[in-house]
Amino acid sequence: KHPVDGRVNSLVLKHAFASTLFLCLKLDLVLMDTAKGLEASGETLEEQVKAFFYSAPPLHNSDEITQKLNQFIQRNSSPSGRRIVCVTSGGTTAPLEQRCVRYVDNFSSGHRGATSTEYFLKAGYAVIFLYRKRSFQPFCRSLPDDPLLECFKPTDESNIQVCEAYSEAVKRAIVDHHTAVAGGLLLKLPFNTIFEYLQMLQMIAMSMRTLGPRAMFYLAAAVSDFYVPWKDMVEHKIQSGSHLLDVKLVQVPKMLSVLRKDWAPQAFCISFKLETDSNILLNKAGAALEKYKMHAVVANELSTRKEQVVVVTSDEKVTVRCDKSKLHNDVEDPLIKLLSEKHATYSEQFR
Ligand code: PAZ
Repeated sequence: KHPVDGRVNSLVLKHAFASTLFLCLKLDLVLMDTAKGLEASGETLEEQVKAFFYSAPPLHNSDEITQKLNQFIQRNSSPSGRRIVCVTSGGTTAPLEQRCVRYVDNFSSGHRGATSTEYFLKAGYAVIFLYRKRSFQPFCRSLPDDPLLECFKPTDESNIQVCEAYSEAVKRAIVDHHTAVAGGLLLKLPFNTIFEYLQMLQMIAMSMRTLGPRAMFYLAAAVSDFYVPWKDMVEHKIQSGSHLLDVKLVQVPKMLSVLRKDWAPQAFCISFKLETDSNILLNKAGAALEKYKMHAVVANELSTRKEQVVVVTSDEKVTVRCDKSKLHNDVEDPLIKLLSEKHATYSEQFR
């Protein structure tokens, strides 16, 4: 019996626009019977997780990823014994077709993950940056949207040079990025879909197991809650013609619990909670802390996420704000300092 059978988590997606090349369809999502459906399926989390990975299209480059991970972890394990953090960044997509033209996306520019990566490196961590393709990248935040075309200009037919206005920013970005990557302190792994993201997160977690409490997970990516299992997905582009698009999505198993319990049980785990209604934010963060046994949940509200966050742990709620008196006033600066201290205290217990 396929694990998805019997679930009635049905999302009715209504076309509001005709399709364009990518999913620029405006979709109205109507969620029906979600909780009931999952309970009625009678599956354990373990079965749901198995079903998810069973149905996922295998990564085409998993050997290469494993090799990169092993090298990276070995290099940072001894003799330096560095702490290693896996930073996840950007939103995952849930494809609607196997030869994907359309997908449901999750909001995240990748700014949080990219900025945090820079501060983790400053704090002495080695960073595995698991990021959505074409989202914000570490060290590139001061560059314009289209750096290649805006930062450079031709001098003659065969030569180009950096425009004066960007020369410092370009130099800094290239030097800092090169130092981190060539120095073996930054490993960047891209994903697009929820299938790629979760398979890669599992591979990373399994290879970081040997690090015990020196490992940290900083899960800032916005991860799909619903997906279409691969075997239920149509192969070709869904044709327009009807004004109603009926697609069944099922809930993505709650992998945070699995990460904590099975994949990397000694790692220090931080997840994020995003809400648009500040009245429910802290309760939701508290609930996630308990449910997934996280060491901390960073609560942020959409409109103020770049100015302030609240770090929720079992014994306190600490508001972290950016320091507006500083030139680089990123909220990630004090946030990473705080989390790095908490991680150090946590690791001490294992000595
Ligand atoms: O990527 P970004 O800087 O635009 O936004 C960051 C964020 C809001 C996606 C992140 O801080 C976050 O809350 N991630 C988890 C989202 C969630 O609750 O699924």
